[in-house]
Amino acid sequence: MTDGETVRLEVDGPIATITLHRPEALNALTIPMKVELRRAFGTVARDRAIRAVVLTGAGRAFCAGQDLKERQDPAAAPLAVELRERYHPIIRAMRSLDRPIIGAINGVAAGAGASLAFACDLRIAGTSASFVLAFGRIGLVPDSGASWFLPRLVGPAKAAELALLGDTLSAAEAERFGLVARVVPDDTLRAEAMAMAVRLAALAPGALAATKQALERAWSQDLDRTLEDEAYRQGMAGASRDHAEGMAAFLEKRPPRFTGE
Ligand code: LHQ
Repeated sequence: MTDGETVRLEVDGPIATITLHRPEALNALTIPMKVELRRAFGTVARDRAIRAVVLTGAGRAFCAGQDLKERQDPAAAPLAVELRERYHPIIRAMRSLDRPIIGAINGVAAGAGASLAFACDLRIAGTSASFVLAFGRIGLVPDSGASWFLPRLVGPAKAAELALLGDTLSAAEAERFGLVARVVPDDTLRAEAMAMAVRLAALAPGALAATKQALERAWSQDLDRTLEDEAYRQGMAGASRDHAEGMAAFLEKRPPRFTGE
């Protein structure tokens, strides 16, 4: 376990749990917290034994976005600089991580906190979770990838409604729009997220990494290019030991043991 002041990283076998840890401020993001979060994803990226990641918040919120009190400092960096230097590296680290990230959304995810939730590969929500694009309420615009992720996740019409009006999306609505895989009672959220991580950790790591990449790339490509990419990736996956193991396990009617080779 790496105990940052504001971000905790626990590794349990093949599963890493990253917890945003400023519950007194609903895990609003300060500069040290963004530095620690980026570092936590870097640590995970280097540890090849980790096969799945859970991202969650301590206390009653997932993340209330940028710490607005910190922005009162007259010496605070301009917003565009803050985004380029501190937020974008986190979002890029999440999207380029070659292991799946499950967002265990335990309460409100607001502003850049919602963007963090959107940047996960899968989301499970506790009953008390909600999503709010709070940017407009303070005269700002969606950032940290929100305007890229949200239309892809819920469709353009709902994304426009949420982004322009800033309405709060409840956990139940989020499930209806497919933003979260499912909603579970708050007190079982961690266990449910861990169970999903355990399932992912048992799958072939190379195939999972390629699938994550394929799903993302396909959004900005035409069908022909995507068909070609699929053929390439399948060629690579088909040549792996894990594919041979998967086939053998199927034929021998036993669970596979994937090693990542
Ligand atoms: C907070 C915060 C917070 C500090 C709750 N900051 N303390 C912006 C600028 C720069 C660069 C890049 O990107 C961005 C993007 C953004 O993220 S903009 C959006 C920033 N976030 C917001 O505007 C959300 C602000 N918070 C809220 O609207 C409410 O707190 C929500 C709806 C999240 C929760 O409401 P409640 O459940 O009623 O809780 P609360 O408001 O009572 O908050 C509890 C405490 O947390 C309270 O502390 P206090 O000491 O006063 O009791 C809040 O001040 C603190 N807190 N969010 N973002």
